[in-house]
Amino acid sequence: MKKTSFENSLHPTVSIRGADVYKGALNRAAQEELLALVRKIVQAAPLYQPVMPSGRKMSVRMSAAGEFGWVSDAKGYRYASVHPLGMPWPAIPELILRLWDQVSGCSRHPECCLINFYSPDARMGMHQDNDERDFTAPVVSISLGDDGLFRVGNTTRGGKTESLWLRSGDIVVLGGEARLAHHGIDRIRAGSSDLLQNGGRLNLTLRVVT
Ligand code: MD3
Ligand code: FE
Repeated sequence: MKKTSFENSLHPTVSIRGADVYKGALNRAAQEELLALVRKIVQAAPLYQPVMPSGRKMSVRMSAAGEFGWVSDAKGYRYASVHPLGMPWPAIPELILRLWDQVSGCSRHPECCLINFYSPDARMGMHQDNDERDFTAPVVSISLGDDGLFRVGNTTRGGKTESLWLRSGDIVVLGGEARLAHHGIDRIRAGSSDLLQNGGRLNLTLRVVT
């Protein structure tokens, strides 16, 4: 395996609503290595377009690795141990578990590596990540490809929000206060990265589920 390293020392460079952002944490080689791992995962467990319980399709396409994937269909959303097409989720690659170990400060390993793919017109509305059992475990987010405008609010709905562009190679650790903050992705800056051949943004979120 190619040697992957953090570009910067492991200190959060920005804090937004209690979430620690490591800007430019991953160098280009590390981003390419992660991208290759994501490609392998989606070859085995293809990206699909989740349907919300409302019947509306999400604009983000998703897959996952790990014991569980977060899925949504007409019956609702939940963690599931198989892909909607029936195949098991691939294992979370070692490299990704190592990154988790370096930033999470958590002794448990993630059970889900959710893969979100945003085409330039995709977005994710404001929501909370609250389908997990243990909110003391953080969520770790890794951004690859085009910039995404991330917005974070409060643990309750409404109120003031703050925005931040997440770029390829950025890592966000949301623990403590931030773990239950409402958040979303407002827009993608098309063409801002040449990591993905055909553009778009990938986000990996690592979660402890049980
Ligand atoms: C919450 N994904 O999959 S990264 C999701 O970029 C999701 O695809 C977004 O929200 C994405 O559920 C956001 C996860 C994240 C990162 C930082 C946060 C959630 C956060 C900071 C504060 C609160
Ligand atoms: Fe989320």
